[in-house]
Amino acid sequence: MASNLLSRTLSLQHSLRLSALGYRYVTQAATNSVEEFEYDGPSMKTEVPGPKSRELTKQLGQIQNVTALNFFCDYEASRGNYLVDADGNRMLDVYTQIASIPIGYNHPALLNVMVNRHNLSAFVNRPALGMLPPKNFPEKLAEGLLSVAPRGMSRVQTMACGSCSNENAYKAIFIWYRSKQRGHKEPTSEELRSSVVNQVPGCPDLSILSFMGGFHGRTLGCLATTHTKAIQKLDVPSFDWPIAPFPKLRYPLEEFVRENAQEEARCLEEVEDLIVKWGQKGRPVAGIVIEPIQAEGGDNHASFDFYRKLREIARKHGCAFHVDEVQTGGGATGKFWAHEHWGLDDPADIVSFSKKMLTGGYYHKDDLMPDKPFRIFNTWMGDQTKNLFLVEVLNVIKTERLLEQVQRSGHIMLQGLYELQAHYPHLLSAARGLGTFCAIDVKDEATRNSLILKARNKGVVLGGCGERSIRFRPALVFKEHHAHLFLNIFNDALAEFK
Ligand code: PSZ
Repeated sequence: MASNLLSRTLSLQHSLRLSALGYRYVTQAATNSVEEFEYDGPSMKTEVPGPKSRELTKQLGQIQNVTALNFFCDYEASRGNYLVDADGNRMLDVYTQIASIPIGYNHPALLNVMVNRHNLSAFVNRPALGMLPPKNFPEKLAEGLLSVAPRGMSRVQTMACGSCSNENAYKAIFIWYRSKQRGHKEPTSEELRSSVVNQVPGCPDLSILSFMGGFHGRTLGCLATTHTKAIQKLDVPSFDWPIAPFPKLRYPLEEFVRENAQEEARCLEEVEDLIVKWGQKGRPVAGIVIEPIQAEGGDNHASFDFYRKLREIARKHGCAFHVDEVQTGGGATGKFWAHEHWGLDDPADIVSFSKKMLTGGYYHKDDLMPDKPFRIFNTWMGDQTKNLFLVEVLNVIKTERLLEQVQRSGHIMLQGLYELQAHYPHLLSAARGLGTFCAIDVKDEATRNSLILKARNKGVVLGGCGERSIRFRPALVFKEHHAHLFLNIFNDALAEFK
């Protein structure tokens, strides 16, 4: 093991040795020792979007708004880390459908779920899981979601998507908070009556504290806690809920410990002030919601200590602590849940997920279980077929030791990004990351956007976040040679900027 690591480190150093002229990565050949079901590398036939994608965009444009659309894909031809588009361009996917492909495209383990005839009825008949679940439902939850439950959590509620998960998690928090307030007694008839017409006391004045730069979804409740871009919020009525500053840290974190700690202390102080103020104004904070790394908002990190202290503050003020792992969860940070890095004494109260977990949902502590039917409810309550896939995904993560893979690939990614920012200081700064969950800042928004397009035409799919960051969100099957390949191509794209 140790010698394995050593040889990897040596090969990393070798691959990052830079030629004096023109600075191009000299990486070892992308050797693929394991028999792979994926392609050897990118293969570009047209610029992206190519003529077929453009024609299809025109067609779809007659039906839908297509202004956010990048290009059309050929999912049948896509494999592993490679996404193939409608024009036959094959690209290394370092964005994976906004961080939501756990083990690559068309993984054989997942295709097998589809061809297993015992699964046919699960795909054909979609049940209302809250009322008429299939008989293997508890077993599949135990094999899948519960087998990776964060510490301290033995309850899980499935939902359809990330927003839906957070929206219902907030409701569970409010229900829990009110139940505590009324001493776990039955609600009064006045509460019941007033709730139907959106009035107090049935619809109480409560709030969720969120952070500037946080993203928790776009449904109405979630949107009140999302503070990234105006375009996501404009024209939509919202709640007057407290918004705390998220620490603005300097990277690499380990080099700026003292000043970062000061900034974090300032933000934590503000959190406590807001909780007190909102309590005084009659709209108490029932819960605090936070991402382990603010993703949409620009891949903003905070120290593990910051999160431990925030958890303490939540407990001190009787607020639920809700960790939104929709984007960070499922292994990309090198631990299955990003908040496992923190070393919390007391686990979170709620951990929501979606994306790489395939199904949405949230884990919660026992006392956040609603006391009555139909308080947390909708028609589907998730999708049982996603549980079938998830069991296989978890199996692959375990047998292929993908969390260790993520740590190795992530190390190469981050070291490579440090090297690149040292060579292009006028273009790049603030390389940061945990596992393969990495990002880097580009000098301005326009350059960032054009860099992403250039990289795409060279065969790498990337995504932006925040004002001027690029985020890297490969699948868990992204190996060392993929990281080298990515760094090479990214460097080629960078070299085209004066
Ligand atoms: O533009 C968008 O709507 C995007 S781009 C990336 C996301 C959404 N991420 C979704 C997300 C998330 O990253 C976190 C931390 N929490 C909640 C959500 C919402 O999940 P969905 O999109 O499944 O509703």
